[in-house]
Amino acid sequence: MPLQIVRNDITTMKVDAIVNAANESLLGGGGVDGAIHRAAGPDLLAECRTLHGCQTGQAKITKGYRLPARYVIHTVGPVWRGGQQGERELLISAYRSSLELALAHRCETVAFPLISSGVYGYPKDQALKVAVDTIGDFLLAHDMTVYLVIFDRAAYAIGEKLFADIAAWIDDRYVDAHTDSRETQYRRAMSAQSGVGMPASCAAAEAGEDTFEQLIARLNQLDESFSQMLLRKIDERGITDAQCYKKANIDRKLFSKIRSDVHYKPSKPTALAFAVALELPLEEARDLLGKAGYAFSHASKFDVIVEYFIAHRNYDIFEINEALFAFDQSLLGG
Ligand code: AR6
Repeated sequence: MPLQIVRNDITTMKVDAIVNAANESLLGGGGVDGAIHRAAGPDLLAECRTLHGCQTGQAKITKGYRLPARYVIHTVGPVWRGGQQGERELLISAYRSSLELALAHRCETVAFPLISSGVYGYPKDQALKVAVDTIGDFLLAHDMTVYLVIFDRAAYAIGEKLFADIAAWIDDRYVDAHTDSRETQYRRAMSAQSGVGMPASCAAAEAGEDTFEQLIARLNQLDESFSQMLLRKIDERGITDAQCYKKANIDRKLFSKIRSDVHYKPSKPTALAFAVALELPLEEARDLLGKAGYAFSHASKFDVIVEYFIAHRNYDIFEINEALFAFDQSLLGG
């Protein structure tokens, strides 16, 4: 998956480059900067001395020395001064400059800490949003795997205000699904068993009325598969395959697998990622999901969150993933 949010110590990441949240001197400091210098050893500081500092919003690169990462990209985020001093633009620039440097050095995997969100005081929820949006934009145009490494739990306990809406939506549906009276549950189970709401042919099959020949005939006339529906919808939307899989946060290899195997069965997060990338209305999203053998379940927080975004026609996969992450769910994408 091109963008992943992970909880980890960035100094242990085996990637082409890790990004350091440094200061303008580039001569070390506390926080993640201190941890990176400790893990990389004194040669890192020696190389940093040759760089003559770095301006806020810019980035410079060194080798990784004793780190598992090949390079360290040192960038300087803004100090938070209330939000009216161009902090957001500078933070965007710090991410972009680092990504451009990574690209210039042919890095395929890069890990970022949440720049400016520690000593520099940038509010964590806003810092996370800038990070996700900026990296997300960049990945629409470039093939790279980027990890956003979150160290402490508080850093991803995203502002309650931002997600109060989603929390309420989850409560309604999740709690509903778990507080059905026994009688309602029983009635639901019975109506499912009796085939109510199923197409007649399915009901017949359930009832065991099909002959073996009819079964063979049905197998020869399977409905449109997930892969076929996906490719058809891409064409209908007039977008390219690449636009679709990038927007879905899915890598090219997985997409070609789906493309070349008409009966490919994707995971639920993958199927939903395509529904989001195609900006399908809820009904069509249900159809596409159904093709892969899934349905939205109100007993699953993951499903309720994604359904919320689709129902509100918000198809920004990175925002959806932020929300999923905040609720400790797996993310959309490959
Ligand atoms: N791995 C991943 N993230 C980490 C780690 C780690 N090992 N350690 C801390 N973090 P900060 P800033 C998180 O303060 O706000 C330095 O002194 C941490 O929880 O490291 O950009 C520099 O020299 C926080 O969310 O960087 C500068 O003077 C995030 O990394 C100044 O701090 C960034 O916190 C830069 O401040």
